[in-house]
Amino acid sequence: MLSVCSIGCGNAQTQAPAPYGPVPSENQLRWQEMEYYAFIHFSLNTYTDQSWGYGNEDVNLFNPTELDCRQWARICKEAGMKGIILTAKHHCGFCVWPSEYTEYSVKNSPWRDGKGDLVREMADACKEYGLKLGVYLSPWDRNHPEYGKPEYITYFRNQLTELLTNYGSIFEVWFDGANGGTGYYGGANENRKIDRTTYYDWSNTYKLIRKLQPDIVIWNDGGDRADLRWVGTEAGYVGETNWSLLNATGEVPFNMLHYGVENGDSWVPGEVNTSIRPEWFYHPSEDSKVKTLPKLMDTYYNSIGRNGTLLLNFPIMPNGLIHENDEKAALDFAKAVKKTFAVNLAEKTKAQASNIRGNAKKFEAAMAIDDDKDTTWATDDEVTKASLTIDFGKRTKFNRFLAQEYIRLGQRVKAFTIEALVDGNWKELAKATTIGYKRILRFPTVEATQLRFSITDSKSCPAISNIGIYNAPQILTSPAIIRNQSGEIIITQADAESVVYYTMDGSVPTPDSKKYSGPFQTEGKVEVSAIAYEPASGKSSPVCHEEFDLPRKDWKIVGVSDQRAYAILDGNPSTAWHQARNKRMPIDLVIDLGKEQNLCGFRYFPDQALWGPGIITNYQFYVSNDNIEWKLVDQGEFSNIKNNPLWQIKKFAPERARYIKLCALNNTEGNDNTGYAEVDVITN
Ligand code: FUL
Repeated sequence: MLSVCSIGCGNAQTQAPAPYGPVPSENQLRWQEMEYYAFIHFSLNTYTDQSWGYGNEDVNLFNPTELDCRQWARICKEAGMKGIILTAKHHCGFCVWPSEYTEYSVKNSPWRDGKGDLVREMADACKEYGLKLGVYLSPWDRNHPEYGKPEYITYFRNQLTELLTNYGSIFEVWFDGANGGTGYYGGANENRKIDRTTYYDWSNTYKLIRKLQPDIVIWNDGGDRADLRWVGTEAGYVGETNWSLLNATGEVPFNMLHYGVENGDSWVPGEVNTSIRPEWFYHPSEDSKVKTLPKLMDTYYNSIGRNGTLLLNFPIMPNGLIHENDEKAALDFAKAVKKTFAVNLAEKTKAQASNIRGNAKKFEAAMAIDDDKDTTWATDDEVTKASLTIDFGKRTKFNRFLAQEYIRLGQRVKAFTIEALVDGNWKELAKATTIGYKRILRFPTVEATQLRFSITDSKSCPAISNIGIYNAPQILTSPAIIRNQSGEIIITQADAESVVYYTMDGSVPTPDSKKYSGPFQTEGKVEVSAIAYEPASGKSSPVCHEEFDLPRKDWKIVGVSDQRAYAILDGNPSTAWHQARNKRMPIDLVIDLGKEQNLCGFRYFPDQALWGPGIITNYQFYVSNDNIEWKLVDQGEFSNIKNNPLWQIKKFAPERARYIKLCALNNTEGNDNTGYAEVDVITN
């Protein structure tokens, strides 16, 4: 460790720079260095195909006959993860350990004849595989009769005490921010609102936690500030600018969660949580929606590569195992990361710096490429702009740049650039802002003899502990497939050099399949699978597979004169339409399907915009044959749609009808803003 004393005390410029601003605690440092760990979502929801249980689901449903925590731990270990956070209790209140304080737990389930303890089995498996254990305990409990009253806080703390006392060392505790709302609540079946800033009395709960587990880090996205912060989205990325700072008090709106607060007074780094599939719990319909390698690589660069950690979720199947598709995706991802960062081209090169702190050997440029995270290249106190040049000694190809600040001294760098010396001329490759614990930049492959890393703005003299330069193998991204309102299939590839091949019979496309040469017309229900193929390398992307129900050519949006409303039917997930501002909830969207159809469900895709997306949370769905007499066929909530704005798929008993009506009852913003990116029907 680089400390004032290990470096010697004499000339001020040969001492390590003084810390600047807030610095991480030892617990936060240990956590940051874990970089990558798993989430496991498993509860009664697994058996009901839900995202959020209501709290009245039957405990007898919980019977994972093949459950094997060792399978989960093996996969996580092989995937390069350092720990596992288990959902000990999700919002439905069901406990996967036999809590002494409730009957709503595994002890009353058929699993292991009521003798099972999933937290124990997880703890044992983690121990065996050398992984750390974390627990997710939902503050919101839709089962508990006292939720909303002070008594529930005692219950919650009793449960925390069980979890933090009986299962050995816990590295992280996770308090979900979804709080209050409708639920079973012991049979009350009502809506309970709580004040999230006061109800949980977090400061006393934190004291209890730290007493029971002094080495723990606390994740909390609401209430009192804890050790770690949410990054404002569950889609797997944090802001390119990412300060590990927040203010200790005050509200934390999206931009603070996503980018941190440059001059914040507390060290609260971001953890990027996302699922390996669209949703957190297991849904069989998502077996083909497991994230592809390019998607997971993007997630890696946008989390660990942006000064965050990555908490990647595995949903457990009803039998108690991780699905083979998820396992394969996680292991392929690990292999690709390993391959990308196997050879650091900066090692064994010559590094020179424009300024070296006190001209001392211990702060020279070579300290950033010596593979020792505790030695740094640092500049004199007054120097906040400085560059470090790497000379490869020969033409070298590369496309990734990695830098790490010595964060024990705080996060300092505000802006930097990367340039390459190509045929005697400096060429800018990338411009970026913050670094923090780790920053990785991607740029097209360049062949150069030198690389220049220039810090163009820093809060204080920079202290860089590590630099890496890599030549990552190319990974082709899957094409995107949409069907527009007139029934045309449009396939778009991410990179211009690749060619798209597709099939329409469910088979896996190859370069011998049909070549895509532009939009083509389709009728009826169709499925399309496509790959991007790069002739030069002979490489293919993962397959993109989409299924489309009825063509929407003859559909009309009723009672709306604004033609932009047809964004709802254009098949394009990135265009959206919002209802007129003067409308008040409940707000209807009526669509004429042109003729009677055999309906058995509908799909809603919310506006993906970051601000004011008008996402519907509670709905009613009606059908009609004349646009006068309506029949209510489904109603309910779009659970977790705020944090994870995915396609919402709702099924109902078959009905023949020509008109549909989606009635919005509430939105995530608590106002009347109502938006839609897409609305579709499911037919049988
Ligand atoms: C969200 C929850 O509501 C989801 O169900 C999931 O547990 C995710 C990790 O956090 O806010």
